[in-house]
Amino acid sequence: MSLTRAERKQFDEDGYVVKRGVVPPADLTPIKAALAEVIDAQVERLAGEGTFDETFADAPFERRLALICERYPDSVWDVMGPIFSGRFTGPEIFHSLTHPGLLSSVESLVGPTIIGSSVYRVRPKLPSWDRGEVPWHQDSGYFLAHCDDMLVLTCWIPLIDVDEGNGCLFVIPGSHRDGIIRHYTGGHGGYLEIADDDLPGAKPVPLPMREGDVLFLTNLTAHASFENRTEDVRWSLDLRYQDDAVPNNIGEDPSDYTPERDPVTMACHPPEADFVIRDPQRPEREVRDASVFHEMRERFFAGRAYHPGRGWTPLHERER
Ligand SMILES: O=C(O)CCC(=O)C(=O)O
Repeated sequence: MSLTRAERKQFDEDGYVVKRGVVPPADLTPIKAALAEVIDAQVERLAGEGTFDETFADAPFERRLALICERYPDSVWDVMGPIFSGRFTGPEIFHSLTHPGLLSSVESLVGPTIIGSSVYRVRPKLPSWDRGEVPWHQDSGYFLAHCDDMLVLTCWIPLIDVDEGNGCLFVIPGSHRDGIIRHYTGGHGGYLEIADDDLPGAKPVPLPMREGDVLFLTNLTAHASFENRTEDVRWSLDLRYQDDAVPNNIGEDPSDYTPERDPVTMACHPPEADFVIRDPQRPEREVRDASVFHEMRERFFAGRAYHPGRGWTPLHERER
């Protein structure tokens, strides 16, 4: 599953490449089952408390969350809390992050030492849901500025087939070439957003993909996703990797991340735990056990490491 020379060339020139069939759909079954279980547990709890009188227990994975959230819109965060924003730390996400075929591709771009970046996400994009639409941004908009010139590789993996109808990703080819673009806080859905006027001129490209294909993106490639106009949830994973020279928080204590600390000494994204996946020179650093991964992630969440942010202006204060 290494990238071919042509795939690497496209990644370098355009800032992205889609590789087909990197993760066989059967290898994604465990994470889908685990996510279904988390949702089931939340729904059962809310039904037990009397909040829900309908649980849609027979609906398939792709549909159930959409039915629940349509019926109980005030409980969306109650149901999804344990899986949103890197909060899902179960063995299945660890096995996805360390999938051998995926890592072969990652190695082609990152090199033999592979650090799992703290920022991985499970994304259930609900039908016609404001927060599911992610406006134009570069991932570096979320990272500290001293990481702008380094590669933090995003691997975006759909858990169901995606197209423009259910909210596939769009990218702007070549947008990674001119560094960081101005972002605003408080954009669509509460995300960071690049204003339309600031976007590079190249035409955005939609990327329809099959389950288990992988989109590789640089942290400076502008990308977005729009409304899911179907009845099913567009589930996806975005996983990130970097080499050991890119700042990380491995071996650090979250309590050492304070407002007094100089941001240039911090990990690219301080508040969540980075971890060593492969280190041929020091294999004893590698995290091989899902329970160790889980413990590291939870320790960082509990420690509430400080993130100084980048000082982006709020969108409503934008000068036109
Ligand atoms: O999954 C989406 O719709 C957006 C993903 C994204 O913006 C990202 O992976 O950085």
